[in-house]
Amino acid sequence: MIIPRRVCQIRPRRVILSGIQPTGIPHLGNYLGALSNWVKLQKSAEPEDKLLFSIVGWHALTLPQDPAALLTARNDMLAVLLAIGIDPNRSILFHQDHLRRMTTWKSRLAAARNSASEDEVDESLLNAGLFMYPVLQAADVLVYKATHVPVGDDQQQHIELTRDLADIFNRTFKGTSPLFPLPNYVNTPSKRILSLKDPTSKMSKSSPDVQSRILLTDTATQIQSKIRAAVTDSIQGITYDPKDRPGTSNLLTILAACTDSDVTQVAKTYESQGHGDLETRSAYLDETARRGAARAIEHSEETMGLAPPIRGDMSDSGKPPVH
Ligand code: AQP
Repeated sequence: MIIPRRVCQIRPRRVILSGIQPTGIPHLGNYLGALSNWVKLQKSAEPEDKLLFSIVGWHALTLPQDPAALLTARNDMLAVLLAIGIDPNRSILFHQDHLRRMTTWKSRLAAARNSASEDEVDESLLNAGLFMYPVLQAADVLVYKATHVPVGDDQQQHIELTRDLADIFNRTFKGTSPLFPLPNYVNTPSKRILSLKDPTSKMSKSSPDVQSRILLTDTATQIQSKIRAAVTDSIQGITYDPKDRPGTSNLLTILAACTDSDVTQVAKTYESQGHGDLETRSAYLDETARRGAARAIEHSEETMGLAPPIRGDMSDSGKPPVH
């Protein structure tokens, strides 16, 4: 009899790294596309795994910012990350600028064009920083030799660039072993949540229309009203068809993500019903938000006291330092 040899597999230590710009209160897209994965990965990590989560202030400077508002947004972002369950004792939670972003350019230009008439768009506001930021992001990932990067769909292209840069570096500067691991993109089932007002573009913190996004700090009533006013279509019945029915499919994606269900199953449940039924099921979302808030308060009470005072490269006046 052949006894199968037991193969003892030791999983290599993972270095999980991701970041978020302090450009406003995070919305449901940020949460379902990326932040929920941060918390999941934190929970499932082995003791030897390293987790790093960063508030990427330098990336926010790719658009003109009011220094005082940016300072407040940085503090708010830290509070939200603690509130959703990032534990600063387990994960390294930090401001990128305390240590000394291709697709994005097009979407910024499109957003600017939607918010002003064509002649009013000041393309000079779209600066070189936007072109350069994928390189800055690659540097952030590589400096920690990250192996896993949990980000939304819009950032996948940047992780591919990071892999290419790491590979080029490793091949150019050959040592006994490659210096940089090639980082893996880690996604969620609902990797791209769309704007509630324009389901052809993604939900975004910087969109001028606040009704287009659900903030993690919105009340149940606010969430209900935003979902009810969401752009859908005039087709009878509910089907999941992201290409021809992006608004309806987006609501199904959100509902599936908030109830931890498969989107096609959720669509089946509503196939003979109308948009009103789908939108009143925001009770599910209300309940999810209520439960989330209760858990968040628990977490924030435990962890807010652990947050270090927010000081860094930016002075108390909110003005960035002059170098
Ligand atoms: N709509 C979205 N659906 C799924 N994931 C999303 N992410 C952003 N929007 C969606 C993911 O959230 C993480 C943090 O994003 P970020 O702040 O670093 O940059 P972003 O992608 O530019 O996010 P926003 O909300 O659109 O901010 P602004 O308006 O400032 O540009 C990333 O992992 C991102 O993929």
